[in-house]
Amino acid sequence: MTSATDFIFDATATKGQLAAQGTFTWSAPSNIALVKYWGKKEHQIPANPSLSFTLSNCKTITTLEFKKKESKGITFDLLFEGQPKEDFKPKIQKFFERILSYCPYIENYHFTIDTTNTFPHSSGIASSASGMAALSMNIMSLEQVLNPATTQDYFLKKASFLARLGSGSACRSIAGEIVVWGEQAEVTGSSDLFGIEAPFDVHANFKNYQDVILLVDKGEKQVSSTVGHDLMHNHPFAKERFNQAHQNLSQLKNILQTGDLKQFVALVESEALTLHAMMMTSMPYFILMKPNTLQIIEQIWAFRAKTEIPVCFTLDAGANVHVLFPESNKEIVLAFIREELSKFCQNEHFIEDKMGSGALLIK
Ligand code: 2P0
Repeated sequence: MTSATDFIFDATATKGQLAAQGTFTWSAPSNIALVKYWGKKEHQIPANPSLSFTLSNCKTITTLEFKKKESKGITFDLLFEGQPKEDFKPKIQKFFERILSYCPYIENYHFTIDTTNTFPHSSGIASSASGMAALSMNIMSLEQVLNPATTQDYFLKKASFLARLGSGSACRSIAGEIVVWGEQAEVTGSSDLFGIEAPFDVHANFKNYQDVILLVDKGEKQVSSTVGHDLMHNHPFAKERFNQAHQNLSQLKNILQTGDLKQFVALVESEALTLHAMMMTSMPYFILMKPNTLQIIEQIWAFRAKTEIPVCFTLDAGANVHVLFPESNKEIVLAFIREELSKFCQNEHFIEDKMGSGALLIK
């Protein structure tokens, strides 16, 4: 069993030595949940377990420069694509405050954080998962300098633990192609504190699984995920939903092992619509789908009925549609997307992505 206290930095490990300065650069990918995290308790503890596919092309690249300083306290400069970005600072400030008791050494440094996304800004793709994951990997690289005895296993677990404190879904963007976050009876080693790589063999049908993100609405959404999570408190269907997520995760674990694509399609689409049903039945209620989201869903259903190709959709907390399909169907589904679905996207814009394996040290 791991508890949060296991992630408190042992100051005696540094033997009084502090690195004066240095730089690291990490990239971390976005991820797409198949069993959704929606609802949380205090301290970023999820109300139910979730499972995601890690992406490959949609990622954040973050450079962390650290310089030792005499005064204590959290200080940092934030650059987005090389330019100062004041409006991102409060979220990072809050992140540093949340991780301070686990990483007390951050008070000894001034940081310059330079971050860039490979996906277009304001595309409706959340950068909080990849962004918080990339920053957490950098912090752990610094921690490893301070304590060279840090093991690889601890490094990744604590990076995921820290990322979670920044943004829940970020803990699923650290390591592994398929990641489970949240304690679930049938997933060995699963934890509410960090994400783990799916601890079971996955059928070849899911190798290099494709995800094409259809950008239906690139604008800022009207209701943030933080507000959405909060509305699950006292939600009339919350208890049932949280139970269902446990059951769906058990079922999805079997599906991923057996390779049953028909069952995969049914479970994934049901999860997506359930997520949005929770939004529609919150008080106050809200709808993040747009008319074109529904147009796309209907087209996918018609295409699947006609071709029997196991293509399906999932949705994040927004109007964009993730189109999921096996690599073996790539050509035909991409042609369908180009010819039939791209017209429902803003400026016909979509992003071709696929399963990836997690964060990478760039330098
Ligand atoms: C998920 N989403 O599992 C679900 C499905 C969106 C829909 O996690 O408040 O940005 O930072 O912990 O992680 C979005 O919420 O929320 C999210 P915070 P987060 O991916």
